[in-house]
Amino acid sequence: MKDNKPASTALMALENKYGANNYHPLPVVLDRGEGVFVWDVEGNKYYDFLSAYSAVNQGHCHPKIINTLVEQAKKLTLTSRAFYNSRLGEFERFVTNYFGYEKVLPMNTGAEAVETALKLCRKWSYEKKELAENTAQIVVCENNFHGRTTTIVSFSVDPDAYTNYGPFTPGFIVIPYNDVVALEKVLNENKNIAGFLVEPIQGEAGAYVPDDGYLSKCYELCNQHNVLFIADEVQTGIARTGKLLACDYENVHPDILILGKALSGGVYPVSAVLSSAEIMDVFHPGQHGSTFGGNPLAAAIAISALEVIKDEKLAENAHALGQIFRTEMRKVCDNSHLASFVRGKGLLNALVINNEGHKNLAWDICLKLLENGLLAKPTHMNIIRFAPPLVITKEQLLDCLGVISRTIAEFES
Ligand code: IF1
Repeated sequence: MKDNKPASTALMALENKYGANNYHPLPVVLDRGEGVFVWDVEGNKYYDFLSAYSAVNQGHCHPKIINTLVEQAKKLTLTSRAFYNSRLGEFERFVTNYFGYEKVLPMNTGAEAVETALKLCRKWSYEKKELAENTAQIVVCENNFHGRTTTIVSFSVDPDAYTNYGPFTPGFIVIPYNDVVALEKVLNENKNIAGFLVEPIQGEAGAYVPDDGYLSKCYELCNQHNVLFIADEVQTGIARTGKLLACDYENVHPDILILGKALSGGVYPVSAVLSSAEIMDVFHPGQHGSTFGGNPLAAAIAISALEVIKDEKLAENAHALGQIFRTEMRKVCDNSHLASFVRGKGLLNALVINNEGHKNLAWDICLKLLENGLLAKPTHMNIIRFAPPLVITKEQLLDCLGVISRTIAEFES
């Protein structure tokens, strides 16, 4: 690893000088990506164990997806939905068949798709469930992360996410995650519940996997109470957890499915909300939309990105390699006072660090991992997320496990 990094230093200074200070990046300036690897501006090579927060499941700059982007970009990129376009209908048929839904509403970012799902759920509750206007409540979970719009942070419990962004959007009830009884109670006590919004695995909370059966029991309760089960699979979807969707582990078919991130393989912002015709048909012309939503470039890219997932059996790879990762990391934890435990599903995993006496230990471990050629980032002070692109091979994973265990060993006093 080259020590002096003049180009990186200059470029970090530019971001610090001219950019808003809304992130605290690791001190590395990435310049190129290919598959599981990224290179900094000095040409140092790293394994990427963040995957842009699970947006590059297919690997950086996947040739098939890039080729689709280039070819479509030469032809037509954006028309607005004032007109039909030659790629959108194909994408809508492809993605609805791919996930088993009747209708899709295409958007751009994950947060926009979550907002779309919230509006859809509320509108359905007034027009189909016949709740009194402006009374709909949507149940959400503690430690959720669904994006950063003002409405979404209105139901966050993370002060960093909501402080000084008020006044907040009403109409949300927060219950503990992974607690079926809490959901049952709120459904029995409130007759104006429109929906239940949940991450099948809480990503930002540090790959918090709920108990087996949690999703299916919540889904059953929602069905019993005519409440829409809304799954935010922006981070857990598209094969990340070892199945196409994390909900697939429990055969749960969400009433509303939210996708984003790897829906484009990380080459373009593409998100989507999928549902039944009965639910989606509450939207009529002029009642929702977005300038870029459903553009032909996004449509073409998303088809290729989803084809890669199946063609390269990335869910199966994530499932198999995730088991190896957790097995080997549990051995590291057994022999460490710093690495407490690992949790996750597929290749969405997190290591919980014992940072007593060394508050910033997770950050310092990530700095040392960077020096040792592997990029990972902490979440919530003492949790390190490990989420490589799903194209990683067993040999590469074993190589990375060696880097991780040797790096942690450097901190064992
Ligand atoms: C950041 C992490 C954070 C998401 C789920 C919706 C969205 C996200 C389950 C919104 C986005 C990103 C946002 C990014 C860091 C990353 C993230 F959970 F992945 F680690 F923040 F918590 N639902 N997650 O995870 O999608 O609008 O960003 O496209 O904001 O720093 P988006």
